[in-house]
Formats: sequence, structure tokens, C-alpha cells
Amino acid sequence: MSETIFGKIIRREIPADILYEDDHAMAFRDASPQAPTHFLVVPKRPLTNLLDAGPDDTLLLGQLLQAVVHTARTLGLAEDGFRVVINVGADGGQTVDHLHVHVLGGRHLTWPPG
Ligand code: DGP
Repeated sequence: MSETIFGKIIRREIPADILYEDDHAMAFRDASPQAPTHFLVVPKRPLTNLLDAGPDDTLLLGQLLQAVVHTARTLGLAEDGFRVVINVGADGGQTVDHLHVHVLGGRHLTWPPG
């Protein structure tokens, strides 16, 4: 995959509001928030998107969701709930080609999305 802005954030070459980090994942606030709380969880290994995740990535995908839950709890989202979204490809609205999990909360979110 080609280099993306998220790779630069992971390597701390450009700034981001980092909320959580472990050996496999990083969480940072979205630069274009769509809710009072909106952060992204990314794998440190640069998978392009969910389609790029194979059987060897099963554990990693679970680790990403554990990072989602941990960070959401830390930010106080557990009581009222939140939404988890993974955009995949053009029709999915993916604009950055590094797998990322959106986490949105802090307001009531409507359904369906646009
Ligand atoms: P998506 O459309 O699913 O690919 O979402 C990409 C998100 O990434 C979008 O909500 C805005 C966010 N984003 C893009 N560039 C940057 C950046 O440089 N820093 C941060 N923190 N977020 C970014």
C-alpha cells in the first residue's frame, strides 16, 4: 500500500491528538469531527482497508475493537453509547487508504447514515 497521512501520525511525524496507543493500535481524534466525540482507531501495520485483512489479521481486528472499547470507556462514552463505523472503498466513503475504525459519540446519532 502507499504511504498515507495515518502512517505519518503513527510514526509521530505529524501531530495528532493521540488518545491511546499499544503495540498494535493507536487511537487519535478525527480532524473533521462529526460528533462531539469522534476518534479513529488504526492498526500500526498499514492495511489498506478491511478487504486487505486476511486470516493472519484475525487477532489484530480483535485488538482494534478492544482499543475502541478501552478508549470509548476512557472518554466516558460507555454509559450513553456510541457508534463504530468502518468505511471501505469508494462507495463506503473511505478517503484514507489505511484501515481505520471511526468511533462517534456524545450525541444521539440517527440511522440510516447518508
Ligand atoms: P474515511 O472517510 O473513512 O476515510 O475517514 C477518514 C477520516 O480521517 C476523516 O474523518 C478525516 C480524518 N482525517 C483525515 N486527515 C486527517 C489528519 O491529518 N489527522 C486526523 N486526526 N484526522 C484526519
